[in-house]
Amino acid sequence: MSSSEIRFMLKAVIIGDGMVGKTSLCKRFMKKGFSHEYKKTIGADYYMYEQSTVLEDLGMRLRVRWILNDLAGQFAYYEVRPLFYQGARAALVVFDVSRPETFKSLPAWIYEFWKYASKDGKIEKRPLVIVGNKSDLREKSPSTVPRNKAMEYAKRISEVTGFDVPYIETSALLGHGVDYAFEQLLRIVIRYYGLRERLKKYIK
Ligand code: G3D
Ligand code: MG
Repeated sequence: MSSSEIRFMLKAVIIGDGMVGKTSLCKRFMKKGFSHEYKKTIGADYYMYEQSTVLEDLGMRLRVRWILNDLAGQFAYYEVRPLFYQGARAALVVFDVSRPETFKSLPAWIYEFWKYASKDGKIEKRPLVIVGNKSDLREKSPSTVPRNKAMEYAKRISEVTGFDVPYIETSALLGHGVDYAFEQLLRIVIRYYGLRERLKKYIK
């Protein structure tokens, strides 16, 4: 394991229907370190967060500067949405396990991300993690999205893209699974963009 940290910037978007817990997930994730809400515009919140992390199995010690774009509002702000996605390397695509209609919206969100994140507007299947948030409501809600169903959907997307698309359940309220979801996002970015190979000279 190298003793020096590799510095690395990662821009990601947090998308999904209104009220699924996007902002809560970001806030929960950023709670433990230095975080700075650096810009607020109509339609989106942008956060910057620096995190030191060790991926033991990859032999990487990282200092990650997260740039998180958190979409605000429901289906308004169509004009700003392409800008919101521009340059994002990955996405957390969030639904609320206690509201099945938010699960049905996932394909539209994923399509929008793939369409607008690339420079030339061509569909580019960039990496993503699917997040079923509000897992704490599973017992209390009458009609939740079954875990199997969400896992099957993630598997189908994996087949379409040819890369692994993780499905992770979280509770931003209780803090369950949140760090894990962001770590998976980091891992798929490293894998998808071949960063370990590119950074090899810094890894001992
Ligand atoms: P959004 O950014 O996707 O629109 P928010 O969603 O993060 O603003 O969260 C919407 C509401 O869901 C908030 O309720 C928030 O407290 C709640 N919420 C977020 N995550 C969880 C969770 O994991 N479990 C539960 N039970 N609630 C959650 P309020 O009432 O504060 O507006
Ligand atoms: Mg929000």
